[in-house]
Amino acid sequence: MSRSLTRKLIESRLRAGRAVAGEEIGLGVDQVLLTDTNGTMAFLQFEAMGFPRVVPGCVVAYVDHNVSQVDSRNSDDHRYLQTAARRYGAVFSKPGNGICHQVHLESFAVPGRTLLGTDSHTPLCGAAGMLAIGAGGLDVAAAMGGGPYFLPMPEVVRVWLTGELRPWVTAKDVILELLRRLSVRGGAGKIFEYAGPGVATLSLPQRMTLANMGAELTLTTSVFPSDRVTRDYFRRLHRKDAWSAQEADADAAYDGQIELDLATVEPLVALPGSPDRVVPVADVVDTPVEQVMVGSCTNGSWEDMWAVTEILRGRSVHPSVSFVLFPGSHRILETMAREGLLADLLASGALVSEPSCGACAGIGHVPAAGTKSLRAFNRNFPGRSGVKDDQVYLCSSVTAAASALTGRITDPREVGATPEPYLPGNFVASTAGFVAPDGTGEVVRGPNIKPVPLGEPVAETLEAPVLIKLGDKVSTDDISPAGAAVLVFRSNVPAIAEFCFHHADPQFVARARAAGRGIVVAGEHYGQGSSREVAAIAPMHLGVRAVLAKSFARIHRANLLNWGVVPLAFDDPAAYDAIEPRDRLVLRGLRAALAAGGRVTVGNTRSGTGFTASCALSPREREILLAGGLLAHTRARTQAARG
Ligand code: MIC
Ligand code: SF4
Repeated sequence: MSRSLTRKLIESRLRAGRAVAGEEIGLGVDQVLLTDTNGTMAFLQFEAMGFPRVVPGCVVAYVDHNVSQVDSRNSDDHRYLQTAARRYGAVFSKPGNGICHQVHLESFAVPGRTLLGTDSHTPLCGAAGMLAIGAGGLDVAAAMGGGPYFLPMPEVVRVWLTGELRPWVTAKDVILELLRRLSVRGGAGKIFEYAGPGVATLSLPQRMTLANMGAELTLTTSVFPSDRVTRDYFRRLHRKDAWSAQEADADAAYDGQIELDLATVEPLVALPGSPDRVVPVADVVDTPVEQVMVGSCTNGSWEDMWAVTEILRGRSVHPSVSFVLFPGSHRILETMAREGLLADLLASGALVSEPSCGACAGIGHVPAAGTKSLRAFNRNFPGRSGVKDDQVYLCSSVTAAASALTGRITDPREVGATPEPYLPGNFVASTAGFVAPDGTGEVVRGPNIKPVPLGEPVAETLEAPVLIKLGDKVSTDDISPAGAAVLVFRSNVPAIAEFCFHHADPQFVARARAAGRGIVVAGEHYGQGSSREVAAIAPMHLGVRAVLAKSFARIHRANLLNWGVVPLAFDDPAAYDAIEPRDRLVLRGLRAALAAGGRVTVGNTRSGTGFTASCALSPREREILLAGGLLAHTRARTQAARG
């Protein structure tokens, strides 16, 4: 049978299940990437599971989020990560070496292989013909121990690209166009495989932008063929030997198709609040902006930095604008220095930051209250920039640069001739930012490293209050906010739990503590956005035992299961309307119902009415959930084996 590239990649690593859409599959993992925000916890979990050494051939631990180490607790985490990496067999990427996704593509990506990462934007490496997926820490810890990664087999949708981008239109506008058409839920349960004559016209960094920001569509991942364009980039990276051709069969079958003529795309902007509130730049032109930024794992490429420099050269950033650039990697920054970009950028008044996530995760450059920020980043969920009621617009790097000059959102087509792309002959740079493991040394646990918590087995009956009733599209940023003050506690669950639902309801934590047990109620697409596992662990720590929602985002649902919190979907979404905050719900026979198939009857003690909700589980998920999550399950099995 003729196969899509995605199916070839999946079938080549299939360790459990059948590759039939919707059925659970287990995939062999060739490579793992860890970040400083989630990797510390993943390594603690890896240790708690008792693994002696990482099994996949390539495991890399990156310090890329909390790079400025504004607090010694960040440095505590980093020291733990570095010493654990050394001992257990992972490469360590130092602070300043770059954002994990960009660096991983440059230094470790191998077309045809699988990659699992503790970060939702891990799909970036799909740009180079890899199957790259983001997951929660426990799933990654299990994969580091040699286990497969389990997920529902996605539908494979072909994105058929024709035409060519017009001047001043970028890959960022293409992904914003897809978000405009499909919304942040449009990719749930799907993999996008890019194909068609338009693909060959896209550079590798443009493909990276598309694959990366597919996370905002909630895609499981995105896959590009590995072709001549990929080979040329690998040659410039001096990694020609790692390259191989990867492509779909000519008459491969797909579960669906989307068509897009690249020539019809225009510069777009996402309005504050959500990456899918997309409008043509013309709709927001002249909106005053006080802050403009280019970077993140979506727009930190050489190509972005080059285009911005071309626009700024010989001109000045507007006096009322703070303009910050975050190169995606040390390699890009070093190349910018060699190729003379830095002098021009600095002369124009731009601030060139160290290669890091930085402001994208709310770390530094927090906008002033009431001001507008225009960002060539990927997410603008409310409050993510670090200030309540923020107004963050998303755009391409060229729209950002054009606007930095005027102090208003500006259509880049007004700037003049489009910057000619230029690629340096090579991207060879220092490798001093990497530390290879040698299997020795002591793992250092500073005072900020707290023990990994354990979930509780699901109770026979759950009777608990509704602690909070939320609307649609609640992101993990809403559940456990980004920002330096919070991220510092990623290895300290009791401390980070204090920030749970901080922006939505500052009383949530006190209420949860007083209740002892609780239920969260939400609308569609609960837990969208990041892979941050703490958005499941912190509520669990505060007593949340079930989440009732109209639907769940994939990674967050898996995280809830991994921590013994029951993700229940309303059978009739109308039942959501009948629940009031503080209602007391009774899930009688919950455990037995989950064991029997997953349909649970929920009674409301205030109204005296009832409704049903379901938790569709694979046999593996059922065992894990009932045991109280993956760690509790592993522990119970180990104890049983010891007798
Ligand atoms: C994000 O962009 O939201 C993050 C910060 O990179 C997260 C990871 C985290 O919360 O640690 C993600 O995308 O998964
Ligand atoms: Fe870092 Fe932002 Fe990318 Fe998350 S989205 S990995 S915070 S750059």
